[in-house]
Amino acid sequence: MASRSTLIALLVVVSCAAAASATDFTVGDSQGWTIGPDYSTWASGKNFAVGDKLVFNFATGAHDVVEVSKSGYDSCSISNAMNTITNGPATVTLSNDGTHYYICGIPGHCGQGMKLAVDVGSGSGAPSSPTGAPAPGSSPGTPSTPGSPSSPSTPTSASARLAAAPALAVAAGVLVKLALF
Ligand SMILES: [Cu+2]
Repeated sequence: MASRSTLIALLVVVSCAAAASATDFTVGDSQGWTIGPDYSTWASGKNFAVGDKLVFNFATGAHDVVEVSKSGYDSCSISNAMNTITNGPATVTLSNDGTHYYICGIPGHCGQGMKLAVDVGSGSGAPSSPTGAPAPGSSPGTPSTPGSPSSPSTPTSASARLAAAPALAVAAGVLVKLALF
């Protein structure tokens, strides 16, 4: 019973954490992917991580999304396109780190500002790193009572918590591995 509810609690924690770790960014926010917004302004100050998604909102035929190299971005050229998406709206998953460049391939649109560069970090911003935290086993402030024998009776709740700790560590390890994929 207890182990079952612990497992369910762990699953909830894991699924919540997984959902929170990836972010969907709507390119251009309410304006979408079109002529007008300044996408370098839109991208500035945002932290893109591996696993996040870019949502390009546009009507099919009006625009498209072409992933290009830096030179393609700089020159508004799609001659060396890595990926072209013509159906809108389009969702692009940022599957690796580095800078990703997207432009609109409709003639003239990139020159009118439909170009986006996003800096994708490696996602090293791991939550709650225990660096510097006191070891969980050490119990500070235990009053030493000389003369009286230390009572070895441990409360069951405490031992249950201690038993759950390795499972939590394993779950955290799995999370990290999942995040890396
Ligand atoms: Cu366009």
